[in-house]
Amino acid sequence: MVHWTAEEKQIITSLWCRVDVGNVGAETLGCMLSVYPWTQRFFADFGNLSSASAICGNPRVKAHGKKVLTSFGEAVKNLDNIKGTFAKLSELHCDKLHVDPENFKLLGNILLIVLASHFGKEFTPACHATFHKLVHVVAHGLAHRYH
Ligand code: HEG
Repeated sequence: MVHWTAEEKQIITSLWCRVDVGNVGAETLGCMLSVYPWTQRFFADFGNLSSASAICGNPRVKAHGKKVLTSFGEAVKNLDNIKGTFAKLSELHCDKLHVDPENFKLLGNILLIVLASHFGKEFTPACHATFHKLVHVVAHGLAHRYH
C-alpha cells in the first residue's frame, strides 16, 4: 500500500481545497486533447475538437473536465484507499471505454503543469513532488483492472 506522510497529506488537502475543479478540469482535459490529439478518439461524440480554440470553447470538454477532476478529488479524500476508490472506474475505462492506461499518465502530467501555472510560486518543489506522487498513484489505481 502507498504510504503518505503527514506532511504529504497536509500539502495535498490544503492545496486541493483551493482547486477550482471546473476551470482546472477544463484546462487539463482541453490541454490533453490539444497536445496529444490521438486522445480525441475517445471523445468522438464531443463535437468540434478541430483546433485548440475549438477545444477550449467546447462545452462537452468543460463538463467532462470538471467531472474528471471532481473524481480525482475522491482520491484526495481517500488517500489511503485510492485503488479501492477507483476500482469501478478502472473497470469502466478498461472494459467499456478501452482507454490505453498510458493516457492516465499523460493526463496526470498535464494536471501537474496546470496546477503549477494556477498556483505559481505556491506550487513549491515539495508540492510538486507530492502531487507527482499522487497523479502516479491515481494513474496506477485507474489502470489496476488492466494488470
Ligand atoms: Mg475518464 C468517463 C474519471 C482519465 C476517457 N472518466 C469518466 C468518468 C469519470 C472519469 C468519473 C464518468 C464515469 C461515468 O459516467 O460513470 N477519467 C477519470 C479520471 C481520470 C480519467 C479520474 C484520470 C485522472 N478518462 C481519462 C483519460 C481518458 C478518459 C486519460 C482518455 C484519454 N473517461 C474517458 C471517456 C469517458 C470517461 C471516453 C466517457 C465519456 C462520456 O462519454 O461521457
